[in-house]
Amino acid sequence: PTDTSTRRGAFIVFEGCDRAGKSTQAAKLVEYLQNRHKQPLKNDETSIASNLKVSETMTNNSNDSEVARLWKFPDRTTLIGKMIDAYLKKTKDLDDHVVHLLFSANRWECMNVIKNILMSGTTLVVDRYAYSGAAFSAAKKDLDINWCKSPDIGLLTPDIVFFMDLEPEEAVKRGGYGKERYENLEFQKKVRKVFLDLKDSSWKILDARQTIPELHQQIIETAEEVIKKCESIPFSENLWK
Ligand code: NYM
Ligand code: MG
Repeated sequence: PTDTSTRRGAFIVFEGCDRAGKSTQAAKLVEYLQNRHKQPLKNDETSIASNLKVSETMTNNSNDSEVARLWKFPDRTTLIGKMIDAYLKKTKDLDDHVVHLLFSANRWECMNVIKNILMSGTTLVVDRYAYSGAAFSAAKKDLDINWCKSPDIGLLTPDIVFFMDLEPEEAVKRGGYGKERYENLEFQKKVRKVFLDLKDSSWKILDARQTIPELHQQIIETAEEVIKKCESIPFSENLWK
């Protein structure tokens, strides 16, 4: 049996266009993983108690016994993240190249923390990553896909990417887009095209038209396999190398 002290967590990424259901599924996966090793529930009270525990651990940065943790890119809390946030909310205009590099820098500035979380044995579930970076920028007219990928070369390689695939025409029916930059049908159609060209061996494409429980079931089955498999293999910093 593997020495538990050397087991690392898995690096699980969710990708897709806006309104595909990534955030919902990422949160549900984290919740599932956190509850997985708990004692079987006896009654509703224990269930409530364990749910409270979940929200406590999610906000506790230094709990190294955490089973799983949720992360999100862009991380709007950092200095770089605040510039990205202002750009997305359209209170600030930035050159396309500049904002692209900021999104990438926002990932690089988190890499050490992320590596430490994984090495402590915690599985990290990440809502968007470098694939979003390349897809949203390359969907713009003048940015070349290889140029878009280059600043993210060498980032931590995901153990799996769940690509939640939904036609933007379907996505827009889900209560419409928000007011942020990029949230319009024509642009999202271009983004989806670029995304599908970025597919690699780490991807599992999910039909995001399915119900939330149907998708969750497929995700947990694959995630369990991936978590088991990568316990014994080190993570690599080889993205797009
Ligand atoms: N986005 C996200 C990018 O353009 N580049 C990136 O590198 C990342 C991570 O930001 N429409 C875009 C995709 C989204 C927007 O993300 C904000 P979210 O998940 O809607 O908060
Ligand atoms: Mg959004």
